[in-house]
This record gives sequence, C-alpha cells and structure tokens, in this order.
Amino acid sequence: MIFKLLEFKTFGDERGSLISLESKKNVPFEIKRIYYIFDTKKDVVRGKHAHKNLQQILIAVKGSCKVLVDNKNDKKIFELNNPAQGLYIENNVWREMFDFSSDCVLMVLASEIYIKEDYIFDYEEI
Ligand code: T46
Repeated sequence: MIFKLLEFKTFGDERGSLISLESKKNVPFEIKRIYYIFDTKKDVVRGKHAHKNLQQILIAVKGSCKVLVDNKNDKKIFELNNPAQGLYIENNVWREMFDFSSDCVLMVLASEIYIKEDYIFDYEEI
C-alpha cells in the first residue's frame, strides 16, 4: 500500500531528450500494459478507485495534472508535470486524477492486463 515519486534518468544532448523505461530496472515490475489519458475536459476528476492487485506508474509525458493518493495511513496530492518523474502506486491505494492541463498526456505503465474485477470502487473496502 505504498506510493512514491520516482525520478528517471534523462539522456540529453544537443538534439533533445530521451527517457528509457525498462521492466525490473527503473520500473519495479514487469510491464504488461500501457495506456494513456489525453484530451481530458476541464474540471473532470478521473480514477476514484483502488486496485486489488495492480501496480502502476503514472507519468505526465506532456502537460500536467494532479493525483491524490490515499492508503488510509497517508494521503498526498502530487503534481505531475515532468516526463522524468513517475508516480508509483501499489495496490490498495485510492487514486483521483484532476486539474488536467488541456495538453496533458498521462501515460500509465501497468503490472497487469486490464481486469474489470480488480477495481475497488468503495473507499471503505481498501
Ligand atoms: C487507474 C487510473 C490511473 C479499457 O478497456 N482498458 C484499459 O486498460 C483501461 C485502463 C480502461 N479501459 C476502459 C474502461 C472504461 O470503459 O476505458 C474506459 C475508461 O477507463 P476508466 O474509467 O477506468 O479510466 P480512469 O481514468 O478513471 O482510470 C484509469 C485506469 O482505469 C485505472 O486503472 O488507475 O486510470
């Protein structure tokens, strides 16, 4: 039930920047799925759930958004606005994503394939 901000090494040169993400290296799990959230409308709150087994890393590869994470012992709001930072979220952590900039592309690396039954929509169940 942990969450923490990870810093990724940026390979930069006169051409620009590159970040590489590798399973079990700078990503602490085997990546089984990648999805991204974009074109999010103003004042929308996404998420509002936890997961039974899933671990994820959320990266604002463009733009910014805020993520509230809550494991009942600790509750924190992170602003994601840097492609070199990823918010690692373990299972059983409540998350809400909000304040998306209009250009925000939020990329998510997931440790499992999509399983509907893995979602916990009742805060009292975490
Ligand atoms: C999470 C946060 C950070 C799929 O068919 N496959 C997928 O892999 C995903 C992630 C979603 N979907 C479908 C299910 C819904 O019909 O896409 C639709 C939107 O998904 P959802 O309402 O769950 O989106 P968010 O932004 O509330 O939550 C998502 C992830 O589902 C969730 O695991 O932790 O982003």
